[in-house]
Amino acid sequence: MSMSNANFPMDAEGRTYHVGIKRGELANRIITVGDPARAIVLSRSLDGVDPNTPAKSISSNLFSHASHRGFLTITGRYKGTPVSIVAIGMGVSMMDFFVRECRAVVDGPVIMIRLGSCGSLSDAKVGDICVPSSSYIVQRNYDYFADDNSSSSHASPYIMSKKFDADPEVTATLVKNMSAQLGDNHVWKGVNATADSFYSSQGRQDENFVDDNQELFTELVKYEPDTLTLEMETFLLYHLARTSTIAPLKEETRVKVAATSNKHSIRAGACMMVFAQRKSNDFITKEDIARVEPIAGKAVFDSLVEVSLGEESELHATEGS
Ligand code: R1P
Ligand code: URA
Repeated sequence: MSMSNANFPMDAEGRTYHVGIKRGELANRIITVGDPARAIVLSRSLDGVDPNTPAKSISSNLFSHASHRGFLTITGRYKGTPVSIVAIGMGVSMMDFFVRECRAVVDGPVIMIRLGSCGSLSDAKVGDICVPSSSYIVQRNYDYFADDNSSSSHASPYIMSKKFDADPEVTATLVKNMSAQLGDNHVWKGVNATADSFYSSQGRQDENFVDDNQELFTELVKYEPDTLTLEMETFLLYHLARTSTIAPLKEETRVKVAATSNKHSIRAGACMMVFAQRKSNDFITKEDIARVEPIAGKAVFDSLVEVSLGEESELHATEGS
């Protein structure tokens, strides 16, 4: 694969370097998940899927593209509206690739909703759904663990950022549609904490490493009493949506618009299925995942197509939709 433009590499066909998609292959209403198997489960809800498709396969009448870096994109229609599903793997770097590269190949406003899994710090039980209206990030303070840890930057083992908000209409629509699918008592609102590790910065105890995280849950709840969930991507989605410009703009105006306007080209929301109950130590069963994933997926698709993008300029999949 030969790429050009070191600033934003693309191949000769116009495919992005990591997600591997090009203009025309992605809708401007996107659901993003971590696990490619979840993307395939969700693709079953798209219009016109061949019912004879084997369980772990993508219906041949949908567009799909698997990239060499592990991203899987599926595009079709839901209730007649073009939508895409993009599986990105795990962590904030993968979210960064996803948001920037998808933004680059779609014209006009974009809506991105994450359907992930999480740990619950609240009373939300395994199989419940959490819809965070904002997120902060918890990062391991590497300096704290340095041999020379004498300066003030070493004071605390974990650092919490400021919060960034989801799009309020997207969040409200997700809560409404999740409640319709699962019932009010299985849907939780609050704040998400994205961590830079599944282990240390999510308060898991690991005798093979010095993590100094025994007090982390107490510190998170003290920092933000509405902390509901811990996972690994949502903060970056909200942060990038809030810093997205009504692009493309020249450098000098881009800075001003992002800082002073609440007009952004990306509207973002997220919801997570509770896989780990961190207070009771329960972990979800595979039967519960199989029950919740498709229902939660429908609620996300319903929300994706319900929210108006204002100036509509939907791109359509070139194949199969
Ligand atoms: C960790 O097991 C992964 O699960 C969660 C976390 O954010 C992390 O990516 O999300 P997904 O279920 O979307 O992968
Ligand atoms: N994903 C996470 O990041 N943490 C959990 O505890 C469960 C899923």
